[in-house]
Amino acid sequence: MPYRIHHIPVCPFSQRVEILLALKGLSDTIEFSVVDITKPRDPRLLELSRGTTALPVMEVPGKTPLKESRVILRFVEQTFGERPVARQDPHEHALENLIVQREGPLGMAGYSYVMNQDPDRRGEYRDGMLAEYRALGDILVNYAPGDVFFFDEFGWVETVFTPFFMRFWFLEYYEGFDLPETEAFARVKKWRDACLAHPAAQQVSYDQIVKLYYDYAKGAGNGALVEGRTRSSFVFDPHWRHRPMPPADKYGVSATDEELGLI
Ligand SMILES: N[C@@H](CCC(=O)N[C@@H](CS)C(=O)NCC(=O)O)C(=O)O
Repeated sequence: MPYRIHHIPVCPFSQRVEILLALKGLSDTIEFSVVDITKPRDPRLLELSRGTTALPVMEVPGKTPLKESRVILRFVEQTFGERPVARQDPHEHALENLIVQREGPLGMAGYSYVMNQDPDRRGEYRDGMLAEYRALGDILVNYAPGDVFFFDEFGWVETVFTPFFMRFWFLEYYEGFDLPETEAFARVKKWRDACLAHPAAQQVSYDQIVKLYYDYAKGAGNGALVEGRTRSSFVFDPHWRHRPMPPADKYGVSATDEELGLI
């Protein structure tokens, strides 16, 4: 049995592992098996994850399967390749952890913002998002040895955060959110922009994120159906490339399956 990761292709947590493998030059080492989030989960997968539905899940030859992206990331880092991506010096790795431990709150702020359906609360969610970016910026200014990335090149920290920065294109499109062009956000913006542009992190595109996450913008996460629709924006067929860009006005408009190019 090979090493195999079961994943949802557009999932940010799986993209972390794909980025890590790209950085190590090992993109063919692990088999990726694609799961359709819009269909009931295969019972065999639930067995692998001991009953939880979140992916990725990694099969490890002869050993207990693993779940949770950061756990898998660490395992892949220690198991494969000559070139470590995380810092080997304990103090330098502690600095990496200082910023990595903010990934959960950042993800939460971004996903609750895009899923919000109450126009009166937009300011509150925007403030929450800015607070998270400000906290990242403060850590970068006070602790990062690098001028652009955390250290001198795209590494462990960037592997963890870049998939979220890419998902947050949905905030740009559906909420008109971007980082202010002010001194307070200059360091974190420089970092984020360099992460988005890095060649090892090009597994997804802007249009793909905007089209697939339409249902999140309408308050329905994880492949759930929006009221009045019969198909999720996460379906594989029709391919996202052949669908139009959805309406950006998430509060005023609810696009139909036809308008989204889903049937
Ligand atoms: N903490 C988990 C989160 C994984 C997660 O939320 N995955 C999403 C896809 S992006 C998922 O599988 N959703 C479907 C579900 O939970 O049933 C990790 O880091 O791996």
